[in-house]
Amino acid sequence: MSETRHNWTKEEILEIYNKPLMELLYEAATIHRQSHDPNVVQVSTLLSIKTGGCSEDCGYCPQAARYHTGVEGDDLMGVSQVKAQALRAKASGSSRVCMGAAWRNVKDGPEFDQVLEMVRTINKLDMEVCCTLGMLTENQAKRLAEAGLYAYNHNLDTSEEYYKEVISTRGFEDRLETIDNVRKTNVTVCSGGIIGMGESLEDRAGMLVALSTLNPQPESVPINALVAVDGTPMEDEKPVEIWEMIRMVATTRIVMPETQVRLSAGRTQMSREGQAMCFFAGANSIFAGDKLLTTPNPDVSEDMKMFEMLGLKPQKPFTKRVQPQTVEATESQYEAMGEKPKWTRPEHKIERNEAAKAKAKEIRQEIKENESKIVEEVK
Ligand code: SAM
Ligand code: DTB
Ligand code: SF4
Repeated sequence: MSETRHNWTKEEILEIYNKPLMELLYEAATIHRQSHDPNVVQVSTLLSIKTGGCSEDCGYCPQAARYHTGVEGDDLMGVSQVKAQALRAKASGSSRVCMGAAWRNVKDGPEFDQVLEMVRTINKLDMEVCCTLGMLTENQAKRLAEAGLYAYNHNLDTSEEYYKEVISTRGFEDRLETIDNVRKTNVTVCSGGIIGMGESLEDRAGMLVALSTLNPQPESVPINALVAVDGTPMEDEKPVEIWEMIRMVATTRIVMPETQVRLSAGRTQMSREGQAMCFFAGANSIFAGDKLLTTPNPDVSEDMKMFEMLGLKPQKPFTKRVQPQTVEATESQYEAMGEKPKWTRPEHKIERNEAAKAKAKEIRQEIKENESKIVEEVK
């Protein structure tokens, strides 16, 4: 069994990432087999419970209100709709539902109470429940845990250094603090990042240093390939090559031997052969469903064909850890504290984010002018 180390250095990680591919694959696959069944892949379904209109300036994100991306904003989904979607996901082989909200951070109040009810509802369907709602206080993490949350997704996204080139409305340290708050509960941590945002190999290694030196390491690590959406500051980034994805997955597997490595956004651009190499390199989880949060993902039926072809089986829920107990809202021992924590807001200027925001403003102005012209003509 390979020991879990919490003192990886950037140099060591770069050396692994840059190994001749056959050696890298062999090493990653060997480590993978020591802790995981290589024929089992966890299937998680994403559900966007609150879409678009987000106040943040994350340079990769189509849901940031300040960019013009064509994403229609939606209010928070109802509990019954979430339940129906979860049942559909379960019927198609998913063991986990991950609910995403385009929020900077969680605010106590009726909307958070509704999310807690969604968590209770899905846990009672005997599925693992994951949420990704932005920054969280310790009390909010405890309330989610009490509702039966299995995992919380909060990505570091990139290295601490490159983070400043991607997001100006919050700091890397805020992300670490939220992860720390989740760690004060029994909820497992899901944290990873994105490649293909113009970062260097040092940044990729830096992100893996930040994740692998967490103690304990995250129970799952999503590796996303950037989905470059028109209107975002990263619209012109060229797609990552499959070799980069394979190397990133393999390196993640080697430095975090126990974690579930999730082959996340970007699968529509990958061939079956490419994905098979990622599974061989240690990926053992995917997001399923024809949509991620706002962008396309392969069809479930296509994924199931791929599983059949590769002899892969979907992982059963609660294989790695027992199902959390759900405490009903009426029995809860926690109260909303209505805290207003001081998350940072560095607000430094990121040129390409500013340019995308300015372009969005122009487009909106143009649309407005055209609309008033049409109204005039109709009159
Ligand atoms: N608002 C919450 C937050 O930022 O933590 C949760 C939702 S957010 C959309 C979750 C994650 O999706 C981000 O941290 C990022 O890693 C990933 N993501 C967003 N847009 C992406 C894109 N265009 N390509 C790849 N990954 C993306
Ligand atoms: C993660 O690491 N990737 C997922 C999930 N966690 C929430 C989100 C990917 C989003 C891709 C862009 C979109 O569909 O909006
Ligand atoms: Fe908002 Fe999350 Fe998108 Fe950033 S990644 S803009 S916080 S939804």
